[in-house]
Amino acid sequence: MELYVYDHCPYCVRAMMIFGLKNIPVNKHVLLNDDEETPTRLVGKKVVPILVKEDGSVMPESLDIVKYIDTHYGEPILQTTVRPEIEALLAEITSYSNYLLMPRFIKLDVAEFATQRAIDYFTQKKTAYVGDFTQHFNNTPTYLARLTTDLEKLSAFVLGEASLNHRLSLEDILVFPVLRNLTCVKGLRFPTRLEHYIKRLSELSQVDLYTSQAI
Ligand SMILES: N[C@@H](CCC(=O)N[C@@H](CS)C(=O)NCC(=O)O)C(=O)O
Repeated sequence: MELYVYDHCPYCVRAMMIFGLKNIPVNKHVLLNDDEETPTRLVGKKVVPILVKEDGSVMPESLDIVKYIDTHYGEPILQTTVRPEIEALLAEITSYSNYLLMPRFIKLDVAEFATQRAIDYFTQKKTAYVGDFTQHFNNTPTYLARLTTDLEKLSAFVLGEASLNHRLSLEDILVFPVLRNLTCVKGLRFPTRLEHYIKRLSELSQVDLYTSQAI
């Protein structure tokens, strides 16, 4: 199978996680961010993740990919319950996390931003959507204060070692990608429980953190 992704894309991380957690081999292709041709040829629009299945058919939509892999390859490992409190906290965090993340993504050593053209493409497209990157970067302390409070709240919901609930569930597929991306923010301190969770799930899902290149 072939999986087309951007490394920084939280939806792509969802898909990468299920392959890593179940140890299912997949050829991962990280597209340049300005490559419109490849995804459009595969699914008719510029979007990732895209899975090309063993029979050659294509599947976009991260949660469809997660569900397909979990139910078609070995015993399912994910419970499907998502606590409404988790959903609400995640919605709150993602309402501003892009202000911290987008200005940093373009500075990371990730394959989708290997060229200046790809960086410029992303910057132009996303600035129109979230506002000026430099201004957001300079507002880091304000966003961090808000995030610290929200992460404390989230940490109180962690019940397992490498799972938010007692067992791996869809909650982890939704929450881990957001937390993993936030490891690129220098100066962010995760509550201890949450930090263990992120590290352990990174190992199990074989998705690297950005901690060593935090900005
Ligand atoms: N609902 C889709 C959303 C996927 C999505 O929004 N992907 C973004 C990357 S994070 C994308 O491809 N955006 C187009 C672009 O960056 O030009 C899913 O869950 O897979």
